[in-house]
Parts: sequence; C-alpha cells; structure tokens
Amino acid sequence: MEIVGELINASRKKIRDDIREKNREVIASVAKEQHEHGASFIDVNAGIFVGKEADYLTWLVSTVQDALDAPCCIDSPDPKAVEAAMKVHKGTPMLNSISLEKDRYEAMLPLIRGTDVKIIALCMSDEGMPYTKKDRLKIADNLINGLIKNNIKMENIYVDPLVHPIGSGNHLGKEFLDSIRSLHEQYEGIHTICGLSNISYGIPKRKFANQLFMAMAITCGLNAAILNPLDKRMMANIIAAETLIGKDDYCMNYVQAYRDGLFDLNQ
Ligand code: THG
Repeated sequence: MEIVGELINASRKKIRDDIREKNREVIASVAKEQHEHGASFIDVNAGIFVGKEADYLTWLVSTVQDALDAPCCIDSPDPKAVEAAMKVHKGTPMLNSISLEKDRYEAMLPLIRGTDVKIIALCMSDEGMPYTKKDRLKIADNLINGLIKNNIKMENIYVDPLVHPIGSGNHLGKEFLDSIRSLHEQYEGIHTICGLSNISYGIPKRKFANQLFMAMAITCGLNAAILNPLDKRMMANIIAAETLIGKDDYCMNYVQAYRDGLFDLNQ
C-alpha cells in the first residue's frame, strides 16, 4: 500500500493558521512525522486561500522538500496553482488531481503529458459525482484512455472512485468497493486510491469505521490511500490485511511489523 499523508491540508483547523503564517518549523515537523510513520508522499493542500493558493502551495512544496527527501502529492483543482507547485517541486510528484470536468481536464493535461508524474484520476465529470459502479467505471474508462493516449503509463494512473458517506445510502459502500475490484480486473497495472474517511461522515466512532472499511477495500485490491499515517491501528490493519490477502511473501512484512512493535496497540 502506498500511503499519502493527509495532514498538511489547510481545511484542517489544527494547521490552517500555521500555513497562513508560513510557520516553517510546524510544517517541516508534520511532514517528517508522517514520512517516519510510512507516508511515501506528503499531500499539500492550500485550497482555502482563494486567490493566493499558488503562493501558499509553492511555499508548502518547498518547505516540505527542504525538510525531507520525499515527493509531494499536489492537491488542488486549480491548474495554475498546480503548475506553479510543479515548477518548484524536486523529483517526481503526485498530482491530485485530474478529472473529466472539461476545463480542468484540458488545463491539467499539458502539465503532465509524457511525464512520469503519478496522476490521481478523480471520477468526477461535468455531470457531477458518480454514485454507482457503472457511472464510476464510465468516467474512469474515459480518463484512463485519455491519459494513456497522452503517453502516461498505466502504473502512473491512480483512479479515485470517490467515497461517499455510508449514512447517505446503504449501497454506497458496496458500490465503491465493487468499483475498486472491477478497476483492477479491467485495467492491468492500474493503481486505485481514495481518501476513505468520507465513508464515516456523520456516524459515531469514525476511526473504527474507517479502519474496517480500509481492510474491506484492501480485499478488493485498493493499493494506495490518502490518510493520517499517525493512526497506529489503521497502519497496523493495513499491514495485516495485505498479508492476509496474499500480498506479503512468507509473511515477512507482518513479522517485521510485529518485531518493530507496530502491533502493540494498547496505547
Ligand atoms: N480524494 C482525493 N484527494 C483528497 C480527498 C479524496 N484530498 C482531500 C481529502 N479527500 C483527503 N484529505 C483529508 C485531510 C484531512 C482530513 C480528512 C481528509 C481531516 N478531517 C477531519 C475529520 O474528517 O474529522 C476534520 C478536519 C480537522 O481536523 O479539523 O483531518 O477523497 N483524491
């Protein structure tokens, strides 16, 4: 599982002021902490700073990469902000995200054509958000074909089928999980990704629900996630679930995690 650390996001009350005041020490330490806990990409999102998003996003990318040697996941729907952030980024970033919305699609494509950037393909179109597997796969198919035609490798495409709160419809969890399964059946080498905490919006014990849903998504083939890597039980679940579904030869990762104390959760 490839982990994208979600904590440097200006929509979070805890970090909003640190971003606004450009507090380098706090951003550097949150980036490092996430990396040490298993995040291979650090998500940076300054979406709430309307009109100044490009300025904040470039500052976040430089600050994170001055603090550690890891790529960012540039989280913005605004092609201008993404372009500016990609210019200051060292190495190969992840782009979060392209979608089938016409304006966004056409403006993002020139930024990534023929590059080795990892691209989140968000299942969203000008007709809105999909809720069924059928609607998700239709959008995903268009996105995947378009990206492949533009010389993007299949393994650099990370399809995000979009998680909806289970509280708004019984079928929404299963439609999402079935989408993950079908994407892996239909497109060999594809990655799937999501920010899964949306599933528990509006219900109690959100962490508990998120942790369980993660194990279910891993069973369906999910192989990347945007989440809080400081959630120890979540990270332990991911290791165990991947072992149990057969992605851990000789249970080596499982045993190593046990030895490292990652399964000691009585905190
Ligand atoms: N897909 C893609 N990108 C995404 C998302 C997605 N980027 C943003 C988001 N969803 C994932 N990132 C976060 C970051 C922080 C939080 C949740 C998702 C978070 N939420 C707290 C909560 O839900 O309780 C509240 C915020 C707070 O701390 O005040 O922390 O789905 N491609």
